[in-house]
Amino acid sequence: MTDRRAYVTHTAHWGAFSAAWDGDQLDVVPHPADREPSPILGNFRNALRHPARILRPAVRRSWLERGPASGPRPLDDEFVEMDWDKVLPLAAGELSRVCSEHGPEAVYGGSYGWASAGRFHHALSQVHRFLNVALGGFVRSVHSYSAGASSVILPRVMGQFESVTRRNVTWEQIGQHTDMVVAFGGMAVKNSMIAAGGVTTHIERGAMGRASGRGVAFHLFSPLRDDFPHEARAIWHPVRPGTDVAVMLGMAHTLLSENLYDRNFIERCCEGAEQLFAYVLGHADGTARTPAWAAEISGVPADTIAALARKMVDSRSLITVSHSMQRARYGEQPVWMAMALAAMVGQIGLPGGGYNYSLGAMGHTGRRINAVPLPTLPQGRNGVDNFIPCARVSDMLLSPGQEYDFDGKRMTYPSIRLVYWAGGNPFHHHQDINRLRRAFAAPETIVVHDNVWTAMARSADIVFPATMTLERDDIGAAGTDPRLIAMRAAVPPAGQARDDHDIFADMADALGKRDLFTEGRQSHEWLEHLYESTRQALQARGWAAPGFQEFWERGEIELPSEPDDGGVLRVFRADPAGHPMPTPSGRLEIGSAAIAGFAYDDCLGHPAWFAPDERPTSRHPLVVVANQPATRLHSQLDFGDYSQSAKIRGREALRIHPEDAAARGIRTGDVVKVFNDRGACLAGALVTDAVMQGVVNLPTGAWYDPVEVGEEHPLCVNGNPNVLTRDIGTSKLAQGCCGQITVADVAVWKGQLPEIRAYDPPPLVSGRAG
Ligand code: PGD
Repeated sequence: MTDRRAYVTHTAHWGAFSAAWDGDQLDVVPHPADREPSPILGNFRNALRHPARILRPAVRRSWLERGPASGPRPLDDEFVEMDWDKVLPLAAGELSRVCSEHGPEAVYGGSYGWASAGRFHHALSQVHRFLNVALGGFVRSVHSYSAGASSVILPRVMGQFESVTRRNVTWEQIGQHTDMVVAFGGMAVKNSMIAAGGVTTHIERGAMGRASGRGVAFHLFSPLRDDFPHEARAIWHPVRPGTDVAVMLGMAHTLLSENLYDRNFIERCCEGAEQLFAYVLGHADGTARTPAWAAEISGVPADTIAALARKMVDSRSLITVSHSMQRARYGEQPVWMAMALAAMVGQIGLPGGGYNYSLGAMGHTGRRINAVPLPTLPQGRNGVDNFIPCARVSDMLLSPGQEYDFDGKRMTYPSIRLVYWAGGNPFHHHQDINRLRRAFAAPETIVVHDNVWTAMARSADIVFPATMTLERDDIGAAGTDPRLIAMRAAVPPAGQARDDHDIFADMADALGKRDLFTEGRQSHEWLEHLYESTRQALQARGWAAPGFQEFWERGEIELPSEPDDGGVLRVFRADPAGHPMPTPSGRLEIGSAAIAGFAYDDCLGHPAWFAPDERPTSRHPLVVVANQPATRLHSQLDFGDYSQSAKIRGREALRIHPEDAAARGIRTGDVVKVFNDRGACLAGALVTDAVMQGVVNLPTGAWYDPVEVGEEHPLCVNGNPNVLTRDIGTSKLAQGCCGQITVADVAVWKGQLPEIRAYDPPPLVSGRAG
């Protein structure tokens, strides 16, 4: 029998668990309260001592020999492993040089990424604190790859992102009040398994099953049938990727032309509706956005569109839009139009009704939010004003000094000399990887902390080996989960890996700023210090507030939550003048004078349909949906057992409709090449009617693994779809990423099958003596 005493509590973005280490493999047991634990936990088993781990600090040989700006950074370049006491001064000296010659505005520390779930050892918080404290600031990035477009449009037209996404409609309300859910982009449980900080219970599958048992009708608009779990018994409306706005406009047309919309709600609570109504009815341009017009664009039958619109006003209905819908060109539009449609239905702010952007897109939504603050590492003050929307990183590196539009402002890309990255993998998250590689050839120096040899680590000049989450103590929590978890180390660090915090403390030391960075605390003292604010808040509310030692020994404590009261939208609905929304008019802005004033050609003053500016052609007739993977979080632990178990002949699985497969002679199990003008990758074919015809589905997260095959662009042999996607902003308004959809063709791979080397370290030589 297993010795339960060896198990320690821990958590990851994909859920809380206990773990025990036998010196080689990790046994993982989900949190006892979690009835639907994520299978992604299975990736930890073989991860801790995988050959992909970075074991020692390493410096690119060409950088070591020729210094900064030593040329392009091929991914198979040789690295020299060196001792900490040699590499730390080298890196600190380079930071000093760049800062004294060009100032901290020449350092990009946007360093986007999810990293680990701990509240203290969160790599991004650490790198931002370090750059603020040690350099006085850095060029930062704003918003996210998850919600780039919605983070900008929602506050402008509806309300603060967190308040209208998280404290709005809960699964409890759906269970009691809702009759129908119309979900654009669906609510795949692979997505709600994930919540930054990690949850101790995954509730979505059960909640959907119970709701559907009570008679709630879930309607799924998606090109993929499994964007709802089977428990929801969803009705699938296959829709051409990127055309949902047309469907919503068609529904709005039915409500207007049949006079079914809630005039009272529009007049009491909304601004600028007349502009949208004129557009829907075609008053200005003669094109009425009828259900038939929408059917032509989307492939959804006109009768279905009209019937659903009628049903929505006849029952308690909830409209949702997933993150994926706005991770595409003109991604602001579905987010905005869904709000407008829900306003016409008139149920925003009612229990279980209205509009909840991103419900089910992550484990954070649809739950009660916590009533006490979570432990949070202060990040200091950034003295540099310039920033970029995070998905514009290649543009910035390739075009210093160039002007661009963002959210009503005219911005200028800074001239970056040094990139400092910790806790993210741009070769996973960024679009058009061939362009990204050119961009990362530009800076004079790149420093990366990671625990594994990702393509980003291989693109660095100086690489610091960071511990994995299970190799250090931390505190875990998510803002909508009722437990604070003691994340106890289960495994000693691999090789010479050190905690990001300790690496930064020594870097700060070399720059004469140790005390400012550490405030005189060791890591365990930081944990106690950060815990204290939560403990005091618990005490103030009369909740059990044990001291740190007791919390640590118990492994977890309970956190209280706010009432399930519908948040700001409920109060606003009841009294729009007394409790205005934080928009310019204080109302829900179906039309926005501010956005109209920007005079952008790709985002008007009201929600609108923009025909895709990249569509299928005879050369690239298929639409690729590059969504979130089901077997890992992003690219994390792609080498893990569970992720690898779903690969086909070692490569990421590409799902293709039987008709499209037959037309190309493709069978399940074949290796196929997926290609367009930007790049190409290999994948393993899976023929299924769960994807609609004309669409292929290649999830993100397979580690980038390029080989030269005598073509213009290298071939990624592992199946990373970001070699295909377009590096362009959603619009001038939000400049979000467009990674979700692109066009390509697929063919059976007839060449020799290249070996997968993504998870091998680069060539390493020992520099111990040097
Ligand atoms: P991860 O794979 O989670 O991806 O992009 P993100 O960069 O966050 O990368 C985290 C990295 O942190 C990994 O390399 C991991 O090893 C490292 N790491 C983990 N723990 C630590 C630590 O303690 N210290 C250090 N130093 N490093 C650590 C995610 C991004 O991708 C997101 S959020 C979304 S929503 C986007 N989704 C899509 C999409 O749908 N379609 C496409 N085509 N592209 C996307 N990209 C985006």
